[in-house]
Amino acid sequence: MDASQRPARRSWAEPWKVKMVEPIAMLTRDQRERAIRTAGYNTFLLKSEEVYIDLLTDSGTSAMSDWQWAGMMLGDEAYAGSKNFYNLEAAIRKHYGYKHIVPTHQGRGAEHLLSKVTIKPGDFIPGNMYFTTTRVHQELAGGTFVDVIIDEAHDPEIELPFKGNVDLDKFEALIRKVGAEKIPYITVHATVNMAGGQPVSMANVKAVSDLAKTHGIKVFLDATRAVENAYFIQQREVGYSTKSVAEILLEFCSHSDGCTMSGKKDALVNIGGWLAVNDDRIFEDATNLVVIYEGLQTYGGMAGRDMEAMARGIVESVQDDHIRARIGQVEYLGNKLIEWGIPIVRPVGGHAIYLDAKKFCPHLPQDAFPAQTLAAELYADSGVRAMERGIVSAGRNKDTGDHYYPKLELVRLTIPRRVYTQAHMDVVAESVAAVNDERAKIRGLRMVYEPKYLRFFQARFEPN
Ligand code: PM9
Repeated sequence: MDASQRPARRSWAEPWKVKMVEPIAMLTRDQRERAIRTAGYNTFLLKSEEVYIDLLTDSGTSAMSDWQWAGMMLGDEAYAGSKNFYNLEAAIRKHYGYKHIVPTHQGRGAEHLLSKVTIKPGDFIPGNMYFTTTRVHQELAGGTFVDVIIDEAHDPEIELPFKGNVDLDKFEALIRKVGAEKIPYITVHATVNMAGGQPVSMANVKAVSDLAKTHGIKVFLDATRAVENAYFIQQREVGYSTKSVAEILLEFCSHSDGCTMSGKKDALVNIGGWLAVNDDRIFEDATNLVVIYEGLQTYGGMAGRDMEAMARGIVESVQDDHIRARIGQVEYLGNKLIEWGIPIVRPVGGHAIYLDAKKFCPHLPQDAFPAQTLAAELYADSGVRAMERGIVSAGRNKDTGDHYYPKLELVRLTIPRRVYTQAHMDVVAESVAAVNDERAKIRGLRMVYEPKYLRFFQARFEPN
């Protein structure tokens, strides 16, 4: 083959090599069918040993580096004032730029504190699409979530570079309708998990911040995947192609008053989170509450070694070569499925591929739980574990008790960081294609057990 026949583009590979492996094995088809039946057709209820390739979530499932593991040995497990907390605080201040840090056991701990400290009964909290744990804490504090994401985010097929953007008109209309005094803050998720991992542009977060400021409303980021968001800005937004992901992240956060963070995603650790705020009063109130719900203000439910691993994970997470390979792997899987005509949310987002279950199974009504069914079928086909992100995740309206019927009925194939190879992605793609070939036979499910909160974690189903 001469040079002219080779692809012009040079390949890239992950900026790491494997030092330790964890064996995995595939059960037989019979065993998998039994396992998913026993799990009530809910992939959350499978045992991990029953799973071959685990794409349930990218939360707490990353592989840590040797530098992070070395940091684990430097855990200072003092009850108060652990040196690892100060390392974590320094890493967050340097890379996210906020003044005060309150450590928490994971992201929902931070959401709980923020909601309790800032929301009064009767308040409204706008946000660019709901997230399950975020909304439940807002509701438990007496607030009502209002979706102010752009309309296009609810359509799996529309291709926009920043499909996670806040619709400023919707935000302004809410301010006019309920009054700014009833809106303690707006949540900006970056990227937007429930929309398919779609990013928010720098221009948009700045405009949100400007509008919020004129009304005395605070802006809180959900910074769980803000590094991935920063990468998309570098790739897609005019004026950012020569800036590093670290510089972009810092600028992005500068348009907010603080953030909640699940360190289990971008920050490359198995457990941990934090609330960051610039406001001294919110910090004081949250510091007061953290000792009730999480732990002392210098550990918040984390061991010293976990804080050290997260401090180091943050440093690694903002490296351009890391994030390029991380999102590159997601794109690899997405592009393969697009090539094969499989319906997925477009464009491919940051942390996952989302199968469009309404397109996959147009013969199923939404209350036959098409995405839940598809996730169970995928597991039965190959032992690949995915997660429902549709009507089950959306839950019920807290006032009427009816199911929410979200426009997006999705199965999320979530890619853990630094864990699986390109060959695993090929196996996943082939299994999705095999299930797609047989989709006309899929019959749907009925829910036979429904917990009150965050039902997707524990609900049980039976086949129709
Ligand atoms: N996300 C996920 O798999 C964990 C389980 S599903 C609730 O995507 C955002 C954008 C998240 C998130 C968790 C949390 C909560 C907040 N915001 O799981 O409590 O994606 O650390 O974080 C999951 P924790």
